[in-house]
Amino acid sequence: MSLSCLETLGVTSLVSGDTYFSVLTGNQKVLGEGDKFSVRSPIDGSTLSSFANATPQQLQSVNQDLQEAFKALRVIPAPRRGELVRRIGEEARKYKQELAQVISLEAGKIMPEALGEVQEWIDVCDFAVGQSRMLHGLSIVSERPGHRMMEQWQPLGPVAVITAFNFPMAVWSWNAMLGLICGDPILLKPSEKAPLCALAMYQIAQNVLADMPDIPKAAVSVMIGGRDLGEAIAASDTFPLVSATGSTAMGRAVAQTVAARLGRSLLELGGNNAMIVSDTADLELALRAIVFSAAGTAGQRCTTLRRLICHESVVDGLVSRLAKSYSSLPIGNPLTEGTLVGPLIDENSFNKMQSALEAAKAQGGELVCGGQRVTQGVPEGGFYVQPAIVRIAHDAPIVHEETFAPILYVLTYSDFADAIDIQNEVPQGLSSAVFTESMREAELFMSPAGSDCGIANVNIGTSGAEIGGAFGGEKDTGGGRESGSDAWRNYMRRTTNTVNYGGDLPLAQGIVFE
Ligand code: UN1
Repeated sequence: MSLSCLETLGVTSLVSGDTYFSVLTGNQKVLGEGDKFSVRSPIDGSTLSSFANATPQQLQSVNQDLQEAFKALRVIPAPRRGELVRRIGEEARKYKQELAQVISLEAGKIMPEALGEVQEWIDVCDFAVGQSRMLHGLSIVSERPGHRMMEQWQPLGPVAVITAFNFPMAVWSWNAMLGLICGDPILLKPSEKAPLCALAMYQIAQNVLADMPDIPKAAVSVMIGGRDLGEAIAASDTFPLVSATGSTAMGRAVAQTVAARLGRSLLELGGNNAMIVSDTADLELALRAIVFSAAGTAGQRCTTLRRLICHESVVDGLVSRLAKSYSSLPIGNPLTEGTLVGPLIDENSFNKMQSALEAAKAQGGELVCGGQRVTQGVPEGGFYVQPAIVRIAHDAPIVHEETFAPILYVLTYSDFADAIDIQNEVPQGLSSAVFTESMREAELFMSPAGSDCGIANVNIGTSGAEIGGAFGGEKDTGGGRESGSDAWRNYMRRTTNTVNYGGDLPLAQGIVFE
């Protein structure tokens, strides 16, 4: 496999001997002092890179860099911080192809989806640049004569961003591009499965920072390490905000540690996303949406469609059309044009998929198709699978768990209200969709009595959200909202200012104290 993209991006300079740096703040570039590990490509299992884990002790000097950076960054006018993000977006545009290749090498994404992920980064840059001139608060009338009230949004402080392997660039960019315009230095702790993506993003940002000497370089920092580093970050007072994406178990641990010091966390955790297909649905559209949402990214998006809740009158026909469509999905090397399903991230993920399929069968499920490992026409050493479809009862315990692999559980309903109950009965609450031509069903689905998820779509799939909306979900998904809408407020603190321009000192609530 060609690693020339790393060369072009300047990532190959972030190395000492054969080991990449794990602590990078612009001011310091050093090796991790912990255990060594190597990163393998899910494409063929070949070794891509070697790192040593950054340790909790190494966090101390990084924290100093971040705190210093914050002092400088918070007083730089927000539009100037927007200029930084604008230039980062320009660099990402210039190197879009190479950045997508790094994603494909480390996360195994097919190129069209990897390019789409870089596009999310570019899009959020544009969004953040505009937002950098709109960090405005309210002007509020005062109850007291000669007084005025207002709100201001102020930079919050260094923000830690802990990300997962499956969106190694987009999720960082949602947090980092907004955090930067808000005046917050960003420390990224990427998934240990995708550290080169982090180095590529770091290098892009540092190239821009080299031409903007007024902005502290540690504004974009990276530490590559394991669980102990994640715990140290969560426990550290340096970070008023810790943004974490990954499993519910990880998020629960982070949230509890952050809450114990009364910090804030912004969580985007597990999903168990459902689509209701009504008897009125446009099945042609639904079919295409299901295949992309369920089999795209080899089932490894937080927003992947995992539960299909079909009206009993359409289920048989839809399942057989789906099975047919699944049988012709091109599975293979994600770097090869035409491939639609790349590999699972690793063997562990393959084993989890097999256990889930076993559990489904034991719980009364019927395997319609897929699930087996594909070894023909794919690179050796990767874990490629045929996406699976399983018909099963909605309340089988396995259906309520998120298995990060392409398994689509097909459930049935007869009454639309039951379909909504089924949709809502799982612990997770990220994304949901309904396919219907009935205005009443669509509106009910989006109403207070409808889907309880953060995302509720009509006649489109569960995955592939635009950056302009707030992204995230409820319940075990963690409650955070990132990316568009007013998510920028997460990265700022609000001050309420009351100003007395009169000559008297009237007290609020009419209190007389004399
Ligand atoms: C994720 O899987 O963590 O909506 C993020 C989507 C993408 C982002 C997914 N825009 O599918």
